[in-house]
Amino acid sequence: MTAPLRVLVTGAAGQIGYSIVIRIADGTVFGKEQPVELVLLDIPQCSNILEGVVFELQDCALPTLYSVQAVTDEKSAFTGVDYAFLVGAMPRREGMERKDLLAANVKIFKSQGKALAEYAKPTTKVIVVGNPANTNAFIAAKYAAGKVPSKNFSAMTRLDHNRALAQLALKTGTTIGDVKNVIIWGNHSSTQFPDVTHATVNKNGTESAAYAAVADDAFLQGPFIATVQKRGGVIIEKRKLSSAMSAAKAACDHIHDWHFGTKAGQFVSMAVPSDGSYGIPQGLVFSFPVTIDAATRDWKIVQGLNFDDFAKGKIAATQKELEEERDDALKACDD
Ligand code: NAX
Repeated sequence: MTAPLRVLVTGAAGQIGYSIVIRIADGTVFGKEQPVELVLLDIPQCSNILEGVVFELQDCALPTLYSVQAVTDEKSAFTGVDYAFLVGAMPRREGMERKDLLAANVKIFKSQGKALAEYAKPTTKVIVVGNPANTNAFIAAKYAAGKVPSKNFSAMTRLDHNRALAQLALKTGTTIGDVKNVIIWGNHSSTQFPDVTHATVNKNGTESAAYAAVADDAFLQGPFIATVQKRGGVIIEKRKLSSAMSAAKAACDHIHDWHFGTKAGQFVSMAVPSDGSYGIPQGLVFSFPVTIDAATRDWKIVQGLNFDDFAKGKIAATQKELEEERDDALKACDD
């Protein structure tokens, strides 16, 4: 039998957790031949809910689910982990300032970064979903340094990427499979820059640049960007709950592509510690277009893309926000 992969989901009693675990357990993420040891972490107050999720997973009778375990302490959660989906985070409560939320969450990710260093495999790969996702990933990587390399940390902007693909397909009357190479630059926040300058659309067998296919620059530089940036808020307004099904699906897409590699000629958006590409400061967890080599499972930032002044302005704004968040987070870690 293929050795099982040990996969951790934090915040597994929450709403994204509920949608994510089935995709990991049923082979959607790691393949139908790959057994998975699933570890579900949440806070002790949620242990009953976690147990309910474990029971449901058992009742799914999944051939790929080698084992499933509910835990409420970091040592049991992080020991021997191959992949970690860090979803759990403190939700924003009424009256809470953005800075308070950042400080509370940064402490969780400082502790989990240390736990990764102490207990996880040095090869472990991490996706941070819990917000503020980029900065939480930056902090987790910082506190795991020396044991888990920073290139193994990432934050999720795949939901924004998928939203951009979907909007482009809707606008051009095509389907998702016809659209590729959209890019999300920067932060998973309203300053993100959804960019279709390098995207293509295949309509009726002919592939063309997205700008030519849409033939409406004002739309692509206005309503298109705003729709993607604000989609999360609109979902909350409609559902009275934040995105969960689409967020879980995006996290699974992100790890699936990290594990199996990206398709030839295609790139995906991932927030990763900058290697200095495009002038983004080293280490800042910034969303870039990346390709992943299936053999090494290393991501590479796509090089050589050109920016016009419009794009430069958008990228500078999201970079500034991330630098401020990083500085606030570092201060909160010292408090
Ligand atoms: P829920 O509030 O439904 O679930 C969060 C769960 O995390 C809860 O069960 C809570 O008990 C648990 N938790 C809190 N602190 C923990 C800790 N220290 N260790 C382990 N578990 C802990 O939120 P949900 O809707 O599932 O969203 C989870 C996170 O994803 C939030 O931070 C949310 O803002 C973020 N999102 C990020 C997205 C992205 O694209 N990066 C999109 C979707 C989502 O909004």
